[in-house]
Amino acid sequence: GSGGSGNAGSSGADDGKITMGFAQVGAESGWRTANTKSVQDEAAAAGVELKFSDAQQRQENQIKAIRSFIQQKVDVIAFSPVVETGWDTVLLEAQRADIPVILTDRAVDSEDTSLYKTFLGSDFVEEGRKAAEWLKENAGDATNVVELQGTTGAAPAIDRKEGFEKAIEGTNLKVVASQTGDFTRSGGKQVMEAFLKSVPDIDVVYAHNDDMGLGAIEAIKAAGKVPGKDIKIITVDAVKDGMTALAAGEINFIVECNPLLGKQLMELAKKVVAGEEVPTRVVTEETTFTSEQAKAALPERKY
Ligand code: GZL
Repeated sequence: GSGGSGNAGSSGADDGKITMGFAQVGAESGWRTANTKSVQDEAAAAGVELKFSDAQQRQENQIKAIRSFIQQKVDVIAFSPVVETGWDTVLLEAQRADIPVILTDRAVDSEDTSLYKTFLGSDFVEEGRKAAEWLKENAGDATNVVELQGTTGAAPAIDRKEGFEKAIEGTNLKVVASQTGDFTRSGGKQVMEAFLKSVPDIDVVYAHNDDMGLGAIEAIKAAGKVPGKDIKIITVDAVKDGMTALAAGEINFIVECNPLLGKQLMELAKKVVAGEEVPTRVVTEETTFTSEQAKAALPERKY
């Protein structure tokens, strides 16, 4: 094992097996459940003992879980911060306990970047930009966009909004309404029902994830309109249910956000526990899908 090397007091178990505490956001979307499965499967494959907690999208539960991992003296802590702010105190406690921290999926806004060893996840601003680029090419005479935002304060919600809005500057496209649907199908449906009542002439829905887009489809159909035709829909994630709606033409374009971070996470964790240098930022590989591309890709999609 790596006994004696690396950080004192957390040099990894004697048998070389390391223990990871993972504080997950929750189980709010298809993306999240695919991400959880990837972390759990790859921990097993890598021989990493995983202590897993589901915070039901509540920051105080994630903080409690991290404190519990510190008490249990795990070798490494990994988590996906549900929101960007409010992490410095608990991350300092981990640092004082000499337990390295890895951010996965979402980022924190801490000024002190020594509080974590690396951030493994997508570039959400780029995802927002990709969504807007497709719309600019394919919008026709569409102008009015309604936006279903992810969880308030979450890095993907902040950045997907920023990337999209920057990219539509100077065009006829305008976000005429924007509200959080909390990354859930029911949230997307409820907000879209409200938009359909209060916002005249909606041309496009930009949903920060597939689940909210699928909820919007239900609301659009209930209002007697045809999703993908009367109202264009662009989403982010590319989970199976989203790709199925895309192949059927009810969604028009999906920007992929890859949830399969488990393998890279375990590799990074082993290096970090062994005291080896790791890059401070690892950006996830991902692509985009039109309806035709979704039809072709669906058979071999893993999630
Ligand atoms: C993005 C991830 C987001 C997904 C949503 O990396 O944090 O959270 O886009 C999930 O589906 O709920």
